[in-house]
Order: sequence, then C-alpha cells, then structure tokens
Amino acid sequence: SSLDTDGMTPELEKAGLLNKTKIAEGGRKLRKNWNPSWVVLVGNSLMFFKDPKTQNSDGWKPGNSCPESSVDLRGAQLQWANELSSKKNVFKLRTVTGNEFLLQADTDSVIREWYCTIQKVIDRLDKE
Ligand code: I3P
Repeated sequence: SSLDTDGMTPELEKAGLLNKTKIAEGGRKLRKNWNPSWVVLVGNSLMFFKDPKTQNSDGWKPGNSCPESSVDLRGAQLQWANELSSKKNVFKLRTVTGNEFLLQADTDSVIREWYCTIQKVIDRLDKE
C-alpha cells in the first residue's frame, strides 16, 4: 500500500541514515563524494535530506524541510555493487534518466532491508 486512508498523501515506507554518493548524472560519470544522508522512501520517491541531525522520521513532510534531492523510482534499477567501492554493503540505484547513486550501510541487515523495500516499490511500479 502506498496511500494512506485519505487516499492522497503518500505513505512513509522507510526512513533512515545511509551513506550516499552520486556516481553519474544523466549517464555522465561523476567523482564520488560520500556523505551521510537521511534517506526517506515515500510513495514512488526516494528522497535525500542533507542534515541528518535535524531530521526525524517525520522530516519528509512538506513544510518541515526540503529534500536535497529526490529520485523517481519508476523504471529504476537496483543492483548490489560491492565491486564499485572499497566499502562493504553497497548497492547501486539507477534511474531512468541515467542518474546513479551508491548507497551503503555498515550493518548488513540495514542495507538488505533498504534493498528489499526499494525493490518492492520498483516492482509495484513496473506492474502498474
Ligand atoms: C575517492 C574517495 C572515495 C573512494 C574513491 C576514491 O578519492 O576515496 O571514498 O570511493 O574510490 O577515488 P577522492 O576523495 O580523492 O575523490 P570508495 O570509498 O567507494 O572506495 P574509487 O575511485 O575507486 O571509486
């Protein structure tokens, strides 16, 4: 389910702190710049917030703060990508527009949960 009871507001699926770097923009390779990011999965979007310390699980709500960036998960691709980093527990998210992000967590279970939850959203959108 991605809608709450009023049928209008997308449901918060997951939120948490991950390490993030963008590695491509529109298919063009970028230099890595790893930073902690407060990541929020809501509806069909993955949103990245800049300052984790000032965010909480309600921090995605409009008016509280603006996401640094937002990714449309429709048509996106997810794959484990430990070969793309010296860090462990890394996966790559690629958008239809050719933007690529690496997301990482030190705890295996944390990154696996994120992978599964994002993949479920992608699968749901593929079926629409
Ligand atoms: C990069 C930085 C990244 C590293 C990347 C380096 O150096 O150390 O953390 O990625 O490795 O190039 P710089 O700060 O000088 O840009 P990982 O931590 O993911 O390994 P890479 O070039 O092999 O991707």
